[in-house]
Amino acid sequence: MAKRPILILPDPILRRVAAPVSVVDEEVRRLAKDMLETMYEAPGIGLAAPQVGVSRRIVVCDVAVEEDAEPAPMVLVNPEIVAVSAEVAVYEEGCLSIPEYTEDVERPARVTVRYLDADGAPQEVVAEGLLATCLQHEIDHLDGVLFIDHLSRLKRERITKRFQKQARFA
Ligand code: GNR
Ligand code: NI
Repeated sequence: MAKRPILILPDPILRRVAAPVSVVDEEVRRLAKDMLETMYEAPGIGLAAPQVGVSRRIVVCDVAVEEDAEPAPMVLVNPEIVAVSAEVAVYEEGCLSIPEYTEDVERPARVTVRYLDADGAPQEVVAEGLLATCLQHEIDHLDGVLFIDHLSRLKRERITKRFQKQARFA
């Protein structure tokens, strides 16, 4: 297992549309394992492959955030949102690729997500609460979309400029 460096805004890889995985093989499983280790280390509740520089449709998450909760790692390959609720929910979101910035984001409260698990078997999950927000945030990453894209243009441009400036001086 190996932890991998997390790309930071404005890295252009974060803006690419990631390619579907054709076969869930050992290489995909090794990457997913690395992603889980990187996510737990950060720490975060989700991570998408483009955040570690791999433009492929792979997501990991674990929203078991309570202190005494058992770890509940999920690996989702080629995840797709197939249904959303009309009801919306607001969560304060953050992103490991946009460190030290959080803001409220409104999204559908419940989503149905179809994906392949780490064995390549098709699965479907009906998610609500934090898991629903997390999966939508991660699937956005696979399409080059960041949570700041759901904010006002003023807020998005302000945070983008801050990170462009930080990258120039890094
Ligand atoms: O760790 C994370 N926390 C979080 C909190 C609210 C909504 C979404 C997230 S995902 C984020 C990790 C991350 O950047 N995943 O892409
Ligand atoms: Ni993120």
